[in-house]
Amino acid sequence: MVEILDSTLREGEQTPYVNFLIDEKLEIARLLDKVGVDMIEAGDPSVSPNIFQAIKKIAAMKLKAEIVGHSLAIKANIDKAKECNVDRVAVFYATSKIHLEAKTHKTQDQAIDIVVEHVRYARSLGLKVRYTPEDASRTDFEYLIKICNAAIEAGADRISFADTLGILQPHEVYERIVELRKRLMPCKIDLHCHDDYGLALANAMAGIRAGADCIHTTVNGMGERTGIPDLVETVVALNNLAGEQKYDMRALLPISNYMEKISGFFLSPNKPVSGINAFSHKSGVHTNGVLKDPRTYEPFDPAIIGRERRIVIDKYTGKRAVASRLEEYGVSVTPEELENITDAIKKIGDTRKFLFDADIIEIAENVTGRVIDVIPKEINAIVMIAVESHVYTSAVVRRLKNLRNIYNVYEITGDYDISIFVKAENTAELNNVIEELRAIPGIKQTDTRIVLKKHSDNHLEQ
Ligand code: HCA
Ligand code: CU
Repeated sequence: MVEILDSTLREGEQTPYVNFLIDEKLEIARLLDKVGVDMIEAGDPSVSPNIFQAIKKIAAMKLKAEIVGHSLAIKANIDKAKECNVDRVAVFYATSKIHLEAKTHKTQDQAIDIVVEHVRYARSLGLKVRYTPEDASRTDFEYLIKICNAAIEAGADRISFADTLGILQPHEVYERIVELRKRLMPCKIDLHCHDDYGLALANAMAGIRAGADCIHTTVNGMGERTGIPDLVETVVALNNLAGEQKYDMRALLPISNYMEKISGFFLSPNKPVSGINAFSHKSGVHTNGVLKDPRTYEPFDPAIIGRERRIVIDKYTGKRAVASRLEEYGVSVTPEELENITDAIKKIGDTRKFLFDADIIEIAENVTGRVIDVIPKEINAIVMIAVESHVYTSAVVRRLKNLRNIYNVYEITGDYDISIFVKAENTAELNNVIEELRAIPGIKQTDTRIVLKKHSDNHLEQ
């Protein structure tokens, strides 16, 4: 059975410019437990007093997941993990030549002694122990086997194979895990794969296939530099591709959304599974296929994670998609009208950045000569934002630009500092957007105006 260790609270908090408050950490732990992750790496208690407090509180929550504290091979640090009442301590000590020479100034033999001493020490405190050879992927392989077996003999029951710089390819991870499985004494093997070449999840999946036990993830793929595999993608890939069905797929988006809100670390639209575009279809060929049978262009049903497909209407759109959108409005048109509406959409779509439902209805009205009395499904709003005086407007703008639902961001003069254009499917979604805005540090006040009708914008948004 495959396991997941989520390290959002440790590796994830190592994301540049990300910092969680204690209460936020408790909420993250609670949401992770809902997903059903096997282990929660709650942090390194020696890094700061708040991290210490948070780990202690999380350990007291009595979650289903095992709670892991991260630690350097230093006795006082391991003591701190013990004080937090974690179930397990993960002791890391680098093993590659580069790290031994540049960082620790130890010989290979000295490093083995240090690891053995600290694993034994942690065991003597009654803690379960994982040993992580940091930079394992660049470590001389024979030496890696030797130091890991020494750690296992000293009491570690888990080894984390850390591709600290994300330099491996899937076939290499596969080969090394096969070899480690053969030559390591009995232990569980974790895969800690960094994403520097965008291969982290592929590497982790290859490692699992080769016999490793556990994948390290973070929510939204956060972490040092380019992070590690995203929890959401990992759970869905394990569920759909590798037959591991023990996690709650419906609990994934709530934690991903919560993370965006508290971290200011936003998903790109094309992010697999959780990105806004993951189930949107655009070209005529694709939308036609999907409307006939979603399996034509959807690798899986978005409903399994609580999402819906979207058909994008613009110049790429074909008749079928237009007809389906008009049907949603309760509007029926003749085949000839449909043809003309689609043509008009293509023409206008050529000159516009986006088309709104109100535009499509207007086109349909013009073509058919009938008044179409429907309330557009989509709500557009202009939100004015005032920024706290001590905060750089540009810092807030940077965050806003990545937020889903937000399309145009202007820095402006006057009582407000920023104006944005928001598209939402309904008032509930618009409310969520406003709530998200208010949660952004530095935003003092917002003022929202719903757009009633959008007029031609031939000299704007070119
Ligand atoms: C780091 C350490 C680590 C440890 C991984 C692990 C890595 O560089 O901060 O303990 O499994 O990537 O090697 O995150
Ligand atoms: Cu790491």
